[in-house]
Amino acid sequence: MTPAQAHPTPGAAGWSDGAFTNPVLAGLHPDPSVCRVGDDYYLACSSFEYFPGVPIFHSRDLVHWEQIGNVLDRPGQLVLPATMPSSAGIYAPTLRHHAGRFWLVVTNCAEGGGNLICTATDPAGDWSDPVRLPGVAGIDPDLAWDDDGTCWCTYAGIEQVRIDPHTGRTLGPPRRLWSGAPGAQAPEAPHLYRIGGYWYLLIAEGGTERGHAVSIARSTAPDGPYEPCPANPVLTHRGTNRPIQNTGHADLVEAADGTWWMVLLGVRPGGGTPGWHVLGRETFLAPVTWVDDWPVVGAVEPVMPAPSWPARPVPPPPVRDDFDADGLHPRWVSVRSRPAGSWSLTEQPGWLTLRARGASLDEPDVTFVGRRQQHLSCRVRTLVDATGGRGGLAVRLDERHHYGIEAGDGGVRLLARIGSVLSTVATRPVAPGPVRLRVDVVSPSPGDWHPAKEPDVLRFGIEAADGAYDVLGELDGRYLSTEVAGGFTGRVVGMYAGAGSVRFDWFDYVPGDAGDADGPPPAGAGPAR
Ligand code: 6LW
Repeated sequence: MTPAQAHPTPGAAGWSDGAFTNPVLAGLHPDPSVCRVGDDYYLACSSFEYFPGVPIFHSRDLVHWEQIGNVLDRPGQLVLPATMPSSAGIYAPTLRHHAGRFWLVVTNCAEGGGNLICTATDPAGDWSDPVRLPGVAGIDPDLAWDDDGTCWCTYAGIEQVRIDPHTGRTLGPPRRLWSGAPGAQAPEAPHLYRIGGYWYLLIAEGGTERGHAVSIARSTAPDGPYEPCPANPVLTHRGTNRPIQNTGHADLVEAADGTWWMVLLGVRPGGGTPGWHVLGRETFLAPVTWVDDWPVVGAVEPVMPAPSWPARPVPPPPVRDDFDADGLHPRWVSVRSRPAGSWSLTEQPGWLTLRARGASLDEPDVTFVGRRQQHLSCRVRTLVDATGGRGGLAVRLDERHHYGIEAGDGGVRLLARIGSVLSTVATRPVAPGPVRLRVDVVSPSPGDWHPAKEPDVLRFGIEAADGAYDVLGELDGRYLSTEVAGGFTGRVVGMYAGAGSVRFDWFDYVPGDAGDADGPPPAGAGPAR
């Protein structure tokens, strides 16, 4: 049996029969940066307008990742003002372990932000307050240390400056190191490594869309001069019909057994032409070999040969949150901020209470608690009591692209915002009290293709206690894709309050659905109450 036959379920991260499935971190997890300490790997990603910022993951096999926290999880560490557009905010961290500490350097693209460094001894947190780098004038910062303790900060351009990472001061003027291939746009995402006798400068170029690529250069000194690899780009999927596109923005890691691996971002476009990706840019894994002291990376596929060490799976994320814990799991994110007073797990114990600020999902300060959509198909439900206001279940791309089914004022409404058009798709009167709202995201079967075919459909409705599903409307998923909305993010699905206070008893997210490659939801995954 070939690996492809053994793994007919791309998207469901896993590992068996000598192969693993990509992506290893599905959904909105771009710009991955990875480091290893002993047998443990840690990985961080961009988070844009979402709070808390910079999700951080742990793995013992590079394939199975568990979120252990967020680097920027205190309001004092991260200010994302309401004036900040979606897809601004937190971009492209670099995560390194040096001198007994974890170091994370990242750009906050919000006004008044800039580049910052946080440190921690335990990557699960607490992370320090940020140290600002006012002299580093570019996105995508990287940190690398020389043997004599010199710290090099290299950033998009590609430029480099020596810094004191403890104070954030620059030590000398910035210098241009390399611009990638002549004429290629956006040399960015640099990472600098000392490997054997060389310093290697890994970059992304060509833009983060279909032209995205990874290139590399080397030098005997960290500040150059750099010699480009004759085989550049060492990775690109541009112009191919591979299922994974936009491959780029990579980081390298040496495993404990001496093998080398690359984490990178990519997308999985669906539907007809031009192909719409709806989950954002995701994190993929690929093996790296070395030939003549240059790295060689093959194509990045949904199914890849597994590492030679044993799989170390992590507990699958729970399907359901009953809001019985003292706090919210780190996977829950809010839009720009989550101020005290806008949410509570104690006001009605066992329920998440959300109190409205912005009046709707169109507002930058909407009270929203959601999680990344991580599967091409999934079923999401929540039990909402909107007696004290108005709110419900939303699938969000940004303020101008979202679908929501909301309860309140004696009814349930399905609302669709696509650009400047807001439409009430359907309404139903409902009896006062809790109501179960549901959305099924359904991706078409592979044979069901035509040039303008949508990437998926979203079916919103009300679920009765016996499971009967009253569908209010079925909406085309392309309008909640990056190709339509623009920007750097992907879908987030969650709960929101548009008026007053709205309570949520539970929320469940079941990967897959009838007809989906991810398989049907497990039996008994439905709520008992
Ligand atoms: C990030 C840049 C990029 O700063 O997209 O794909 C930007 N690469 O390196 C935002 O994620």
